[in-house]
Amino acid sequence: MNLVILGAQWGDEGKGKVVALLSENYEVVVRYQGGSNAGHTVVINGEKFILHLLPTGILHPHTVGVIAQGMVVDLELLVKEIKDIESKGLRVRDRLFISDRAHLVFPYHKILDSLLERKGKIGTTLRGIGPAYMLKYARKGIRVCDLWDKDRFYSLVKDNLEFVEELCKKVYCEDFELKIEEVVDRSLENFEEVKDCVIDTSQYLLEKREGILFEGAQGTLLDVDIGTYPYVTSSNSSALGLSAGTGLPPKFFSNAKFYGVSKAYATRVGEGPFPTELKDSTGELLRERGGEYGSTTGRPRRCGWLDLVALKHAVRLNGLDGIILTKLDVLDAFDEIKVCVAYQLEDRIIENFPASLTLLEKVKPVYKSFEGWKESTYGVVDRREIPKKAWDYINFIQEYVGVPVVMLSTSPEKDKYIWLK
Ligand code: 2SA
Ligand code: MG
Repeated sequence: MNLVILGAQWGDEGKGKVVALLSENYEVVVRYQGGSNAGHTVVINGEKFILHLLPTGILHPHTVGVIAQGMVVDLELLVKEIKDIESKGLRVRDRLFISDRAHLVFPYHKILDSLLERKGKIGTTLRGIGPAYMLKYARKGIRVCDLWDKDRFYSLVKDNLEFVEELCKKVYCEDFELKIEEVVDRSLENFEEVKDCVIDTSQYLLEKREGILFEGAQGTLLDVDIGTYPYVTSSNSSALGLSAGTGLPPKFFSNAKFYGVSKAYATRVGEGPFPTELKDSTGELLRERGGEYGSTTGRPRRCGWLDLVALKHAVRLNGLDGIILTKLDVLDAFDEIKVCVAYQLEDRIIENFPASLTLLEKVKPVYKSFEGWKESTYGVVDRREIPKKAWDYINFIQEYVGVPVVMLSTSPEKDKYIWLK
């Protein structure tokens, strides 16, 4: 059976650890959207790995990693990431496939990312992700397969540079200096390092059929179609992105299991609505106890109580079969723990996650309160050691969202978890 692991919140739910753990039982691990904006931190035998482009599951020497067509790939970073892991003694290139249809990210996408941010802040990771998808959909994107034909590649980059230069000068009144040779030569050098990995990955996955784990990046509420638009990433980071991102027919996923990863509270990096955000000492305590700083950019994450209205939205639209709940131990120190069970909008109570930013910015969370358990659950691996009051909290979550909490993760260490199925 195939497995899909998705972020059920705004990213950083702890998918990295979960995937690192579960991929042990799979032959193939696939990333299918986003790019180096993702940051999955995994601790294996005390050694910390931060992966941005490679699927996390590649850290198991027996797995095959796939960078599928829906991703936008910064070759410079990819080669660096591969070499970094290989320098730690783990071969990557003989078990990595890169889609020939994936789009490429170049330095000018990052320049555009910064300019766009100056004119309307989303709080992006500045990795060029939005502009890479922007040019993809404007049919100006450059794909991995274009690197096979050097002349064609040169003329595509030239065309992109002229377009971006004009945009920067006319729209942003900014000088733009980037030598075409720098971009082309560097890309070709990097391509040399990975060209043996390039194949039609959708064909490969179709033939493989089973034993595949699909690894989502970011989270459902950052999905360009069902997230808090426009404060989202530029890809479909929910289950909606699976088919287009992998190049597999929707039917392919009909027997797959879908699990969503959620923290026991909520965080978000960047701008945008966050109804349960706590801007007080409680939020600060969550940040400190949870170590809530972005792994790609080091930015402090905004913190708040778990939002079940948002989580239920994620459960329904991803068709989740279960929730993997992480970082329960961060709540160990609190006297009182709250969860949002509805939104109050003036004199109305709503339980659906609104599309409109105007509404999302106005809603006030309606909370249910739980007494804290005030006992350590850190690193617990036996369900009998989870305090009764923590069970009350977990049970409430699963009843509210309508699917079971199938697993608890109790520390960043890979072997600290409890299966509840
Ligand atoms: P972008 O760069 O165009 O994708 O940014 C658009 C929005 O998406 C958010 N975003 C993320 N949110 C959480 N985690 C992400 N990855 C890194 C991590 C973040 C980091 O895993 O820690 O290190 O700061 C991620 N990637 C994109 C982003 O904050 C914008 O709100
Ligand atoms: Mg992350």
